[in-house]
Amino acid sequence: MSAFPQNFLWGAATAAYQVEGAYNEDGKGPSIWDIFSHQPGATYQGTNGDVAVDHYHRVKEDVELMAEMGLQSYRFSISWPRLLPEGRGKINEAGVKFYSDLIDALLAHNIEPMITLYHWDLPQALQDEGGWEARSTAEAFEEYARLCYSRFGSRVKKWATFNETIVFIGHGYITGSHPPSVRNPARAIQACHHVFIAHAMAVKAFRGMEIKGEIGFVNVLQPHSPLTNSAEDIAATELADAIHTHWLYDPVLKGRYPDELLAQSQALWGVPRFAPGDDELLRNNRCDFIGLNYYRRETVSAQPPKEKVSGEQGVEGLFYFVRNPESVYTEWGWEIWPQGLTDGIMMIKERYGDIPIYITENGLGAVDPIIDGEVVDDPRIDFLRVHIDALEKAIELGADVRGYYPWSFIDLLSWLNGYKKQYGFVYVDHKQNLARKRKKSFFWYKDVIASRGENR
Ligand code: BGP
Repeated sequence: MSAFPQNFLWGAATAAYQVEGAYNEDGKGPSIWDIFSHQPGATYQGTNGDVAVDHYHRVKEDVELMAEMGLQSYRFSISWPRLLPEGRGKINEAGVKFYSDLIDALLAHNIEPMITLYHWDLPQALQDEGGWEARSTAEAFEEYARLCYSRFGSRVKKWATFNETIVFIGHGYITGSHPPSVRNPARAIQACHHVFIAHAMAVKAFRGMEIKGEIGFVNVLQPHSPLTNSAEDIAATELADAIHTHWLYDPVLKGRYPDELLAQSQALWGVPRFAPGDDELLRNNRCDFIGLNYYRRETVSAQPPKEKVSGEQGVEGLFYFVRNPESVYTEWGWEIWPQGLTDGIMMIKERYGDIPIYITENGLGAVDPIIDGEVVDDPRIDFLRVHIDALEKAIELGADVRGYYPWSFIDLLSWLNGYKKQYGFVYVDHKQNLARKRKKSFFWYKDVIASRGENR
């Protein structure tokens, strides 16, 4: 008998910009990614989500594939500028209809929807007014969240406000590789504060409107291990935990920033600046659950790596992410470390108590082999299998994990890696009019779901 409870949800995930396409159809306004991806050199080989995998037009076929696979829950995001082309104000009813029909189609197949309100595609109109650096964006987010609750709230029970703040803030405001391409830590910290405020406002509205469901936040789960046992590496690892984990989880689970780091940041840069009432807003509007996106562990060194390898970073002068010479890495330099899923979940339980957990992403990005016309993605099956093992171990150790959503249901656009890096159970043939094809992993996961995790 596997340890997965009867009501455990076996799901899969996607995000609007990465699958939908139809970027300027039926009244949708431009998002920051529509503008950014059209700038020369911004993305891998100039790829963009103009068409993506055309899910907007093929939604019926895609939901039928989900049903055939036996999916019990589907995590997707709503494109804010598809509902509110200018970020606030005028509603685009065609956009509302698209998601409303998607939700109905899912429910007709007994697939429980899980909505992410923000998976990075901010309306450009709001960016033009300052984006997340402007507090007014948090207020617009509350308006957008209320619209979603009022139109979908009677049918959808699972809601997440934001996806991976560390990624869109870190890349948007520190490395500059995502829009709005700023490189300034102080501005990053203030923008991040407004995200936490927007989250708290949306949670408050959710409870105020008495939506019958649960609302949470999705974060990257990234365990850190020291490269050596030296005191320097251990201290560097603790700092990596504080900056990459506690800073992002504490405000939404404890309702406050970690004290020491907050004091340091305010002394150094004068941020985050709190508006009157912010403390209380954070404290009173904590999550019902936490979504964890787990891909990899990082090995931490106090010293910069001798040779620069892609995918590694850290915080200059404080700590560096380096290769672990004993470990296995994907083609994109991500360590394959299933134990990190067990350890990471237990670390969350230890710091935040018995918060319900969903694994909202987990998967292998690879170039899948095609043999005699079949997509034989055995490495993906192996990857998911060992991670399901690791998840089961965390449940056996007492963690309250309620669902598993591999990334991704279908091959889709990777933000900076184009279509080359595949994650899906369903293959999309870019040479054949975006035709869908079931991969080997599709049939494997179907059996995992049907046997409630027993066969894997
Ligand atoms: C997460 C994002 C997803 C997805 C995934 C894989 O950070 O939430 O949207 O893209 O990572 O990342 P990548 O496409 O860079 O391989």
